[in-house]
Amino acid sequence: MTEIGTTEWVMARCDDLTRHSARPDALERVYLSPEHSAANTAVRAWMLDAGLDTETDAAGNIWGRRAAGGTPQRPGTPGEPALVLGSHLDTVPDAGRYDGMLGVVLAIAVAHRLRDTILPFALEVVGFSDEEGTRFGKALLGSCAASGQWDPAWWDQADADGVTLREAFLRFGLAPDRVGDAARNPADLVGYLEAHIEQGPVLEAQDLPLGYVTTIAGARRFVLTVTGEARHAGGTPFARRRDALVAAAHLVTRIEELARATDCLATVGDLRVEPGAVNVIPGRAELTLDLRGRTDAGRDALWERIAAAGREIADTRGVTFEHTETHRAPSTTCAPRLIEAVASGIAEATATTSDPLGLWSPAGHDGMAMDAVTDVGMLFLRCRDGISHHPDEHVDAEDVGVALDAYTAAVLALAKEIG
Ligand code: HGY
Ligand code: MN
Ligand code: MN
Repeated sequence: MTEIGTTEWVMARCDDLTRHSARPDALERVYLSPEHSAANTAVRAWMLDAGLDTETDAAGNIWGRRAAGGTPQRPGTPGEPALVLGSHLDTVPDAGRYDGMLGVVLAIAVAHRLRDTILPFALEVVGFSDEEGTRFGKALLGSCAASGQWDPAWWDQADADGVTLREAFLRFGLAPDRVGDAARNPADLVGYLEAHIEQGPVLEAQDLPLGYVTTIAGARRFVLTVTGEARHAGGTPFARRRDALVAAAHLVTRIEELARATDCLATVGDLRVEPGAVNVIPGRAELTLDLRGRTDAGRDALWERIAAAGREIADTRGVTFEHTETHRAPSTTCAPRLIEAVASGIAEATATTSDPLGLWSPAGHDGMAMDAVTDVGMLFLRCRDGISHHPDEHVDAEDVGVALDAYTAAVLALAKEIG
């Protein structure tokens, strides 16, 4: 194995994690799956190699910790407040290998690089267990547990096989009634610092390897249901039809029209039709909606217009329109002191005189949940063509090397500021 803490080591560990997938032909690792458990086991070993002691918390997040003086310390041990570095280990279907995983592995590499450095705070690394929300719909479950924001209403959310979140907890060996034990005390935290690929085109367009995040988009997710009448495709004249799929298709194009008129982003990622037969007029269409905006107010105003359009289309086409919100996370402003630390880390690592670039993150991150208990900062890495949530996701090893230096320098800058 390559030397721990090097760029080669980071790239190789991201490759290793692709082995823990639900599918042999693509990367898919969802919350509380056997693959989640296998990834936690691999990450735990790397944390131990980096001089951390480890613990899995009551929500399945994997944590590593060392004391301010550098001694490995079991997470949860009373001690100095901790700076937390990390990201998430779960993925979307057919994912790339860097969204989340790169941030966890970089954090472990930084911890190794600082293992003999005395800091004014403990250092922790976390691999959050569910940032994407792929399995149950609600996203940020791991970081919501860590930030004391778990909502009991989530227990009954079910996956595609009808397994509820509660049942999945039990099968994974977790106790639903102990999930509150994962909540961190704000007094025990100095801040949360995440490195992540940009998942957008800005850094590449400006030919920059790194940037710092100013704000993270606020997100809301819905399941929209259009119900008409399943009827014979031959025996039902158009005048008699209440076609759920045609109504849903009108709604999908209307959603894009409404969103394009704003600075928000709206995406219908999944559309399911029932009964789904070639010679039956669809009686039911269910679509997912992902909404993001620079501000919560702008995002919410767009949602109101989309809901009104849904009702209007339903009236016109004689179908019904219903919606259920499955996820909501507030737009998040990164803390000035962490922005300052990340920016100074970038300046030092890239040896540039020009100011590092600050950018908005339309992609969501665990910092949106962790912001409830501590300051949040993010370091962005350039990714090829801005591609993410796709197997073509790519980072240059050279950029990872610069990110390692910048991330380490950011931690030391914060230590100096606090020290
Ligand atoms: O959807 C997102 O923005 C993130 O990748 N979970
Ligand atoms: Mn993602
Ligand atoms: Mn991510």
